[in-house]
Amino acid sequence: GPDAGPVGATVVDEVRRATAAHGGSLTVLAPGEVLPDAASVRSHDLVLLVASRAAARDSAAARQAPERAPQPPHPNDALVAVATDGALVAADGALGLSPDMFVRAHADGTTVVVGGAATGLLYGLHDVVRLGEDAFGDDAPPVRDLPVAPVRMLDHWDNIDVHPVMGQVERGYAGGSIFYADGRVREDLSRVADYARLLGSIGINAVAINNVNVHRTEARLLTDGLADVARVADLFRPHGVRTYLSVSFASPVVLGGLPTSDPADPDVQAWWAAAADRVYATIPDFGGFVVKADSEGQPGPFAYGRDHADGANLLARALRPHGGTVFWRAFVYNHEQDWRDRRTDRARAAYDHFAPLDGRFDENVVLQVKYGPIDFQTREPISPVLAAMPRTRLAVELQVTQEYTGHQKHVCYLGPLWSQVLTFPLAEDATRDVAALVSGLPGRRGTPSGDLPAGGVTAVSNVGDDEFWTGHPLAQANLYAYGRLAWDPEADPIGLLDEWIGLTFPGADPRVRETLHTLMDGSWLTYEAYTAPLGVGFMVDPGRMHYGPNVDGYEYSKWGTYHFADRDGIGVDRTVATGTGYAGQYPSPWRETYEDLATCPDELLLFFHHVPYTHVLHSGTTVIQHIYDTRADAVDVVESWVPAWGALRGLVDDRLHARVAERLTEQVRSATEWRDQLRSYFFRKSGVPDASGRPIY
Ligand code: BDP
Repeated sequence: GPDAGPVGATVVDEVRRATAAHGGSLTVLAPGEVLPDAASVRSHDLVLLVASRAAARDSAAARQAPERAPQPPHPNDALVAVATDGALVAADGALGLSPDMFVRAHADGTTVVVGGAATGLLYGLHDVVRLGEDAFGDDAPPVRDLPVAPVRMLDHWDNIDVHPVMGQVERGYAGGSIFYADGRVREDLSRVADYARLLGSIGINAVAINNVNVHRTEARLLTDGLADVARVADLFRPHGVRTYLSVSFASPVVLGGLPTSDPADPDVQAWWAAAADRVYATIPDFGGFVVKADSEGQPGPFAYGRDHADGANLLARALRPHGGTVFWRAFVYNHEQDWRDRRTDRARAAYDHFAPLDGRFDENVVLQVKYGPIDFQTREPISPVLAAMPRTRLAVELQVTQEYTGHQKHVCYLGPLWSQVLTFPLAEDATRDVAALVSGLPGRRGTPSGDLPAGGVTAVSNVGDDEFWTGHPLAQANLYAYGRLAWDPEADPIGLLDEWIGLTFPGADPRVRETLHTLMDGSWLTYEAYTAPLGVGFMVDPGRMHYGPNVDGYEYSKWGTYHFADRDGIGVDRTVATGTGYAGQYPSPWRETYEDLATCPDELLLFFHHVPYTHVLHSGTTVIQHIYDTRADAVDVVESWVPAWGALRGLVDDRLHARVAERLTEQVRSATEWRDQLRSYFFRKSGVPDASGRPIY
């Protein structure tokens, strides 16, 4: 309708594009107009869009292959899309739609999609595209769908300047930034426009466009760079995506020339208020700020004897009049700690800092919590902070960029990891999983109750200016699965992978789908099996920026990530009884489960316990034999992927085939290095031979 705004215009564009590709027709009805042969549709004061069935079925394919021959529209098969203001009245009563929600129903050859607002309609339309023919089957059941998380965000760790060691994108493995080039926001932002459309199609509705480690050049985006940020926001807006900036807590000093950034100082408060006013004068729907404070060298409130509620609320009060939100990160720990003092266990830090602050954060603060207590490892227990702050809006933070999972050189499909995180029943009463805790829903799904605080799901993006967007073409599946799981954490991650395969390789030979499942379904577990064992974490090479093995790489440094391997055993004692006490930060039953060797799951054993190499796992094998076997078996698996992928030559795009083949060669090399280093290291430490008789180098 007239109020549908830029997202409404996108919906019209999307449908027009699809219909045009198939010779179909598009009718846009003004409020009050009635579609002659769709008398059954009640229009209210709405926009109705009509497209052909074939158009919707094939529009995903059309994006890939616009030259495909147009197909005639199927008679009497229409797609009717309706954007409402949430107050649509159906024959059986009010639908009560929230803005991002949509309803889809099929009757008499017509599929009807009703969105709670233009964004809901956009999501409903993309859903029809994903479903293709299935959305039009006579047996298609009516669907009412809504995202579980109100905010579904991607954080870009992009810098304007190119860092001599990190490159332009911190922990980015897909080339330079799509936003910045030559020391400023790019002149040509067409890549960002495509990215915005991609994100809208998977339900992402928030993007922070600069690194959480805010260097001086990027800090200026908040002031001198605003006009450029507005250009980016203009491209995201039509796809329902709001733009955020990472800001430095020291901005009043660095940008404003004030002598302090103390939250209690009235000049500091006034500086932030004025900064926010300027932002909203330029970008009226600006999302807000993302803040990394007092962490790994970033400035923060501790310097002034203030706590993190003081710090977050300072920024929140500046944003408040404009409807903005602060995403304040809980990734706060002392990276120069003394590892001999067990009370400084890095795993404890976020809880120790933040749990006591529950209830002190303003309404427009969301606390952004990494899914595990350490740092995006391949396997970690779920952060206990997520269960400890019922009066705080929480967001869980995932890492789509493969910093610790193979730098987008290794196939590592992370959907199964995120699915486990989001559906983990963390709360004491076991009725609330992580998705429920961050979305404010009393159970897993339902209608937001309004009285429980809601945050969302966030993740570090894996996209760069690489030809395939993500370096490894198969890493695109991670971006896709992230968006879809943030929408619906209960979705089957392998089903989502299957969806991605279908949309990415439309009409491909069935062997493509089969082979991709062979390579990708279990690839996270395969990666885990040749890298750090049983939840102990790290063992990555600091010199190669967390790529490849270096068992003792961090063992004697102050970063707080240790495995404590000696001649007798390995693992970190984090029990209450004899260790760092970290296990005590969990609600029951997890506290007891992790505390007790008898109930601690194998995959997290070395995160919670220091055990002898001869300790027998629940799986029946000893710790040392598990290390030997799984590393060797995993390399066999990766080796088998090379010929499997090779057989697809000619069945997928040649360049894509070559890129994946090249990356697989590197994965085999790297996995072999992991296998050999770990098997040798633990043989020499323990002196226990490999019972399988396989050689140790
Ligand atoms: C670590 C990364 C570092 C990030 C940090 C963070 O190594 O580059 O700055 O996370 O989340 O994993 O702030």
